[in-house]
Amino acid sequence: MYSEAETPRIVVLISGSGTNLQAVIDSIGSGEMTAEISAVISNRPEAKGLERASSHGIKTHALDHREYDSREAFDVAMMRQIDTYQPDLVVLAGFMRILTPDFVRRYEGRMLNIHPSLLPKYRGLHTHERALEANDALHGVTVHFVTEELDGGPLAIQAIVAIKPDDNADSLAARVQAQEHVIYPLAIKWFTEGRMRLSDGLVVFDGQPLPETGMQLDSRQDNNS
Ligand code: NHR
Ligand code: GAR
Repeated sequence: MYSEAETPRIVVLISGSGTNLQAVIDSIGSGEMTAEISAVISNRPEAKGLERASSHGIKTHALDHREYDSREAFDVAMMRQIDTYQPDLVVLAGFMRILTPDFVRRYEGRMLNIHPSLLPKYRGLHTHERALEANDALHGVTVHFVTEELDGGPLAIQAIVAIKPDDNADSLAARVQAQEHVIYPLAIKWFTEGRMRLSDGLVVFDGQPLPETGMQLDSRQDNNS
């Protein structure tokens, strides 16, 4: 879909440690996918992910949401910053601010999020605690296209993780995060190659609509459970 002259451009939004950002940096670095991270933007100036980006020569911007009068004003400032890079894809990688409808519409069909649950279960925060509290046998992580509905957009990929009897939120989060670092680069690769796209609210892969769950990867063999 892209000629060699135009490497797909990605802008990554973060709030914290940036291990998913690192997985994308590594995937590009290893030649697994062809893309350029044009910039990394954080709403938290102290986010560790900004250092990861700088250390790889990636441009960074910190836009502290507390310095804006409203969500709208913050989102306008982010849009201005993002649009200077004309990205093909906006990637939310542990980005913790709910986005306004105007922001979402601007990047609809070219913005992905990774959410640590098997959506549509457990939208919102504290997903690992909620899965444990409910005594679920299975948990996991989902990459989805971002729509106005929080964690409600069409699903691209899910990785399933088994919950072990002695799991706590930290042990479970660690196994889920290992899967995040597999499926997020994969989803981004598929998008930038033009293999995966949003069409009339459905995720289409190689020309075929995916089931509601998106592509499902079952990691249960990998974590010997
Ligand atoms: N915005 C829209 N419109 N749609 C989505 O699907 C979004 C989104 C913004 C972020 C990520 C999401 C997640 O994967 C995401 C998806 C933050 C909150 C939240 O409650 C909820 C969901 C997600 C991210 N944020 C609080 C807020 O007031 C702040 C919490 C904090 O700073 O710790 O924005 O889970
Ligand atoms: C990831 O586990 C991601 O799924 C989760 O935050 C972590 C970010 O880690 N996202 C959310 O909870 C979104 N509300 P990272 O900064 O190391 O990539």
